[in-house]
Amino acid sequence: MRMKTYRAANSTAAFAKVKADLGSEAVILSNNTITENGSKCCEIVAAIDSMPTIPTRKTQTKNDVVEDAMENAVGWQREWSQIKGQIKQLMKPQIDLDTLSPKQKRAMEFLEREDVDENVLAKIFCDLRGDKAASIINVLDGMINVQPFSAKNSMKKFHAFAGPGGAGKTASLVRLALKEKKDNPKARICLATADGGRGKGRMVLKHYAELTGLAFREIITRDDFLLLQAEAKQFDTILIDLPGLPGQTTLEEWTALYGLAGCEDLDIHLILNPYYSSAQFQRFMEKYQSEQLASVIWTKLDEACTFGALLNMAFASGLPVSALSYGSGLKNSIAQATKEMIWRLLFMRTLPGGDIQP
Ligand SMILES: Nc1nc2c(ncn2[C@@H]2O[C@H](COP(=O)(O)OP(=O)(O)O)[C@@H](O)[C@H]2O)c(=O)[nH]1
Ligand SMILES: [Mg+2]
Repeated sequence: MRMKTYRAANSTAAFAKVKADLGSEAVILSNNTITENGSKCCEIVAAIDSMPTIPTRKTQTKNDVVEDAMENAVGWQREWSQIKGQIKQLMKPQIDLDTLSPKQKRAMEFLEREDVDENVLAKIFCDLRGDKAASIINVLDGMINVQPFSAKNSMKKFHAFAGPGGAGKTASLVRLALKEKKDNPKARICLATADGGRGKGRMVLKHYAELTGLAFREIITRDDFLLLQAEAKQFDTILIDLPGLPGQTTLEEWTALYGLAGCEDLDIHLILNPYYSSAQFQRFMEKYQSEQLASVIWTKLDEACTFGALLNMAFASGLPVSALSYGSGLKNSIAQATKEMIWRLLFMRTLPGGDIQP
């Protein structure tokens, strides 16, 4: 067994070093907060049975690289996309839009233009088939749920905001905290950041916490989260800003590393933009999969031109939508989600604030 020690500004960065160096087989032996040059940082001791074997590449020329990629690297992906293609070919003749009423057919064609996935369209088709009077809205109604974000009405005290870097985690956390404070001035809200490493998000959160008199805490390692749990009684709601997870790190690994995984009083909300590609959505579904995931918060709606992704994600994940963010400013830019807002986005490209997208 080989053991190695890794130090970094926080556990996220230290864990990324472990993964890059030892691979995903590595076992974490210890994960502690230490003080180095007067500031707190994280030290992880990790071990691996044997050295990972990094294949030696003989490829040299550009052509070799392309050949190699076609031949080996994405074998399973190629196989999967072939299977998907075959399923689609089998399904296609079954999806005969002319068997629907003209109104239903128009609605299906509309949804296709709005980037609703083929498998979602197939499900809608199956539900409509045989009932020309069936309304598409009734069918869609059963495919997407909303759970308006409200810390006050939530069963959970801790709410963590996860998602890709730049998706709008910090911005939506701050906006929801300010909204909560406005609606309920007596609420004891704590803003916590686990996104210390890269600077800006932490400063933004600290700034707004100071400005509005909210408590602020920093989570550098799991010890800090333990501390926060110990003092949780003094808060009604604790909103935690998570970092964009580096490379191979999954949300489940990250929450285990910081001790969030064991916290039953925690909901995680996934922050996404509607204009990611379907390959990215697929990857995010794998990376951010967690039993603690409670909702999706859609941001940057004002920068999107189609909204089929809301339906695709609801269908693929089963997660309700909790909030919709539609502007870069702090005011009037986030709304607790309602079904009506979603239908207006999808069918009229109208943002929750009333603006219409081109
Ligand atoms: N146009 C627009 N910009 C947004 C929205 N939400 C966040 N942003 C901006 O997107 C950028 C990244 O947001 P941030 O919250 O820092 O992302 P994070 O990395 O996920 O924390 C910032 O400049 C935000 O002001 C939104 O709904 N619309
Ligand atoms: Mg951030």
